[in-house]
Amino acid sequence: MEKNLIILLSCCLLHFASAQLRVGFYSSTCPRAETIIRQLVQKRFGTDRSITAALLRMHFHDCFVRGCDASILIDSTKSTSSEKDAGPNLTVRGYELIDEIKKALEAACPSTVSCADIITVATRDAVDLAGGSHYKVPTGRRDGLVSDSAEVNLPGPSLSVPEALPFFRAKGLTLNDMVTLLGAHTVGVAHCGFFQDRLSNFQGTGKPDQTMNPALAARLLRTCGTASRPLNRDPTVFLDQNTSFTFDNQFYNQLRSKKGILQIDQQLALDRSSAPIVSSFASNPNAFQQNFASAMIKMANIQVLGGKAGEIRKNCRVFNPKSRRGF
Ligand code: HEM
Ligand SMILES: *[C@@H]1O[C@H](CO)[C@@H](O)[C@H](O)[C@H]1NC(C)=O
Ligand SMILES: CC(=O)N[C@H]1CO[C@H](CO)[C@@H](O)[C@@H]1O
Repeated sequence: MEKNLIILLSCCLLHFASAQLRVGFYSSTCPRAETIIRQLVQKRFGTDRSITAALLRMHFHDCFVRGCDASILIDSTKSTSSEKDAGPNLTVRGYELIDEIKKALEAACPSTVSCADIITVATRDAVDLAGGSHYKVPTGRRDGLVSDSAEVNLPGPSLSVPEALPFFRAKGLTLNDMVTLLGAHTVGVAHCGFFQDRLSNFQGTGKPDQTMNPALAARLLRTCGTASRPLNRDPTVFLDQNTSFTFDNQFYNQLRSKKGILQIDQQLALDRSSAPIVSSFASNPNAFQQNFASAMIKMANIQVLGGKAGEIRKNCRVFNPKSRRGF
């Protein structure tokens, strides 16, 4: 009886939380919110097309740690270490664009638009600007009150498909969602340190990873150096070696030609479970764009705070003063 009640409650509370989100949440409280976000993303994109990749990665890291609650934006203090300071976040970029958008929104409608929604809407716009599809994204997320580097547990680049999948399943996402969302690697870069092991003496074989095109491996080795003798500064290479700044399905074509940079990316084309999805996206650009829009909406719904939970931060980098955080 009691157990049933708990199941009933948790079902409906969860449902309630996500039911708070709706397309056009700010249409009466801050009608220009989405326009203001779009204009600032567009301005930045005009001088820096890499902003699409920066926002996509920020959004993913935010949503996979404690849900899409802008916990990734919190700066560490002398006594606390926030999500930003966890190893995998090392190279997340774009924080200053979020600050700029927040400043403009606070001027237009103070304490109304959450930082979590800014990340979500800005990412949607940046994908569209880079050639992806435009989709309507529900808003109404609230900002979280906790950000702890110890909670960051993101999948690493050297995983197999069956090893990576549980990270997605734990967030309510499917294999299809995972293969689709990794399509975000159609834009952006990776530092050599994340794939250097593939370039020479892969897993002690004395050879490069045989699943990588040999000409590509040789070229990357010149850029990166070997794992035992890496080049000084950790250089970056494009994750999609063909159309590096365009949000298209070329990433999947690259995987089919053994030109994936990260091991997990290449594995998508090789594992029996994911290979058919890669093939279908490689041959059908519209299928990829449509699946990507739905998978992004799903990712943007992970463990969101609605109603009166959390807060609307005034500065995305710090919790509002005086809010109580359970200690
Ligand atoms: C198994 C899951 C994933 C793994 C292991 C993974 C791993 C990585 C790694 C190692 C990098 C390179 C970071 C650097 O050197 O700075 C990277 C970059 C990137 N990731 Fe992922 N990723 C995953 C899923 C995702 C998802 C779901 C998204 C978004 C929907 C995403 C978006 C990006 C983007 C856009 C970049 C380029 C960032 C830039 O250019 O600044 N990744 N990823
Ligand atoms: C690169 O992308 C273009 C544009 O989508 C495509 O037509 C071409 O076949 C691709 N080239 C390679 C080598 O994959
Ligand atoms: C941008 C940022 O805050 N990077 C941090 C990520 O984590 C590393 C390692 O813990 C820190 O040294 C960086 O400052």
